[in-house]
Amino acid sequence: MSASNTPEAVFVRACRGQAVPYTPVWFMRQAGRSLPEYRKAREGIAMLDACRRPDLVCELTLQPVRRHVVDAAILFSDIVLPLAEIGVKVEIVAGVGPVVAEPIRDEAAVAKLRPLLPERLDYVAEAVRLTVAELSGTPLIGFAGAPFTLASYLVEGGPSRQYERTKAMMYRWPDVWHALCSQLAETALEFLRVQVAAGVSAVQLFDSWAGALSEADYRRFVMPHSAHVLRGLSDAGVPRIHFGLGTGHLLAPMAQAGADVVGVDWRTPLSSAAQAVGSGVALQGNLEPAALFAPWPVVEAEVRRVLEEAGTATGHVFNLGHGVLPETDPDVLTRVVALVHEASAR
Ligand code: 1CP
Repeated sequence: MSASNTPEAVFVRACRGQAVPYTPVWFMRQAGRSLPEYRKAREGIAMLDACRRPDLVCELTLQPVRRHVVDAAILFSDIVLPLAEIGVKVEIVAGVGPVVAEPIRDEAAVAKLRPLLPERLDYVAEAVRLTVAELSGTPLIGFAGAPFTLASYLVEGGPSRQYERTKAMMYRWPDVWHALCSQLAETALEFLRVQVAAGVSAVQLFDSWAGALSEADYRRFVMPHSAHVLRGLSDAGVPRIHFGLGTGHLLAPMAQAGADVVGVDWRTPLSSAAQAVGSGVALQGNLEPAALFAPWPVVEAEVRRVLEEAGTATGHVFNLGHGVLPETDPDVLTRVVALVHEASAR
């Protein structure tokens, strides 16, 4: 393999919009319940405890790489992990998601949050180093939750449909909202810096729930904080991916916040997304995760359609429009990887 054909080079080059021999592919939530080896390794271990064990993090991160031969690994961790290190009592409840014991609803609660000290994340740094060594060349993606998505868990106390309390705080007490988001932006930035220093090849900022906001509110209440995180890494030498669900109307500001790559869900064709983000910004996505339940010829047609729609983008990293659904047949994912490589070979 020549230097520009190593998996690291292909993935990172695509993120930077440079020429690649084929379109790289990985899947959000590629580690997880769709894999029997994951269920076995995680048995009896609480999610956040698993994230604190470097040996287990390494094993869970590698499982999908061994199985599917994807072009990138994503660190096994969670966006709420650093919250536990700044004084939040948070747990991940199976079948529910993150649950916060004492939701943050006022200025006094915001004032109690502590700064994130990097040494509190030594186990993350160790997990990254161990995993990078074991991956022998496949790039590792580090990640963090963006301020809005983290704030939604803290203010609501858990997963939410309408984000009513979160939005109420934004509108009623904008000063408290901005204080909370500034603190969360610092936390996310520190979490990412620790991962970059330990050797990740790219970072993804997950603003999964930002799509609930209008563009005007996104620009006013959220974008400055996400921009603080992304711009804080502009000299880090790694591509920055910025993803949210249902963000077809926010792709331009999400790119302007300082992203090298914008992640797009299945609702927006990549051809429209390419226009929205403008030239110079790559795209990631966007196969409908539920399409993987279809017979293979349908899956194949959908994969080819996504590749075609990405044609005008500055660069393209193939992915699903959101995470792998737990009931997905892992063999279909493996076939998708092979198909993406073959169909995009140039
Ligand atoms: O393979 C991978 O993708 C790596 C691991 C990973 C990532 C990138 C996990 C493990 N979590 C995340 C990020 C994450 N966590 C996001 C952003 C991605 C997305 O939009 O899906 C979000 C919103 C969370 C919060 C969270 N943690 C949820 C969502 C709850 C909701 O509001 O709907 C859930 C279910 C978790 C738990 C979790 N995180 C990861 C796993 C494997 C699990 C399931 C835990 C278990 O089975 O016990």
